Amino acid sequence: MSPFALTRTLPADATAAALRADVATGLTRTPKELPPKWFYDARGSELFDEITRLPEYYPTRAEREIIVARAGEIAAATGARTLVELGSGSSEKTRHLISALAARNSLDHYVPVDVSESALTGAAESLLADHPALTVHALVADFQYGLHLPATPAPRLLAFLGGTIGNLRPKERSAFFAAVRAELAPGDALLLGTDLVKDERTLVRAYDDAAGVTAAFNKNVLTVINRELEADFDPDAFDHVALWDAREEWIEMRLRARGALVAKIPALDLAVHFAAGEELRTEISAKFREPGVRAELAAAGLETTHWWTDEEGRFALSLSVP
Ligand code: AVJ
Repeated sequence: MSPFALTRTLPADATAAALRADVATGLTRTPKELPPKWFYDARGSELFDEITRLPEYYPTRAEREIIVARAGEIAAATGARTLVELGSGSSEKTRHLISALAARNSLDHYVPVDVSESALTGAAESLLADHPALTVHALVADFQYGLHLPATPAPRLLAFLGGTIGNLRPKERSAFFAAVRAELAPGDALLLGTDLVKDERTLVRAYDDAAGVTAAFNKNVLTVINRELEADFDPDAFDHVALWDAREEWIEMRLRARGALVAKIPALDLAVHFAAGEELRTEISAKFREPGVRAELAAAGLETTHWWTDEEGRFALSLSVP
């Protein structure tokens, strides 16, 4: 096999069809809602990178702290020959993990999985420069439609970092963990990043930063719809809203119409009406507690063997086995 292969399980027209379907259903129901994956066009991915460097957005730094501190332990516990990374993006934090696994001479395959092809090829190029012996098999895929992983050498370590699991609702999470469990054989493991419940002020500030980067990121979904579906949303006609739902223990991002408005979406032959103050939910980002994470994983047949947090206890990384 060549050191780099890229497989698309997600044809470009499937993405377009999924966006049309999500917009058609999400903007005609009450309350209005869109899935967060549509934030991430080139501009959205850039804005997210900017978010990870904001003083208020602690999850990326907290998780990096844990990975740097524990990479050697993770490598020793798993001895992984294959690292599969779901939602790999730019693979920035994974590099520490890859270096630790490579230092033990165990790792020979890296399988980054992401919806963004440009993120995958860019990350693979720089990784291969540092680890020429590594076989990289990048997968352009949306893992919410199942994980069609290539056959690679065991043991396999499946990493799902960044707290992205929090974008899924409890039912979607249990389906996701079941799909992960089905991919794991004895000796394999799951490395999961989860943001933790903490004081409301810290949480809300992380999703409503002073510089307005998260607001721009949130409104970018309207720009994506304008471009892909020839719609005429005015992003400035909406306010960015971030709120903590204490009962569900998740952050919600919404776009609130400043006044009554109508947006036309010709590609769907649709006119979407917003009342003044009406909100469109664009993301949930669930926060977790240790017993809850362990229970959800156990329900899928995964036993959590390690639970690590950063010094301040803001974020957790856990290792689980079938
Ligand atoms: C990439 C899903 C982990 O939920 O914190 C950041 C996305 N949204 N700021 C998160 C996000 C607003 C992020 N995840």
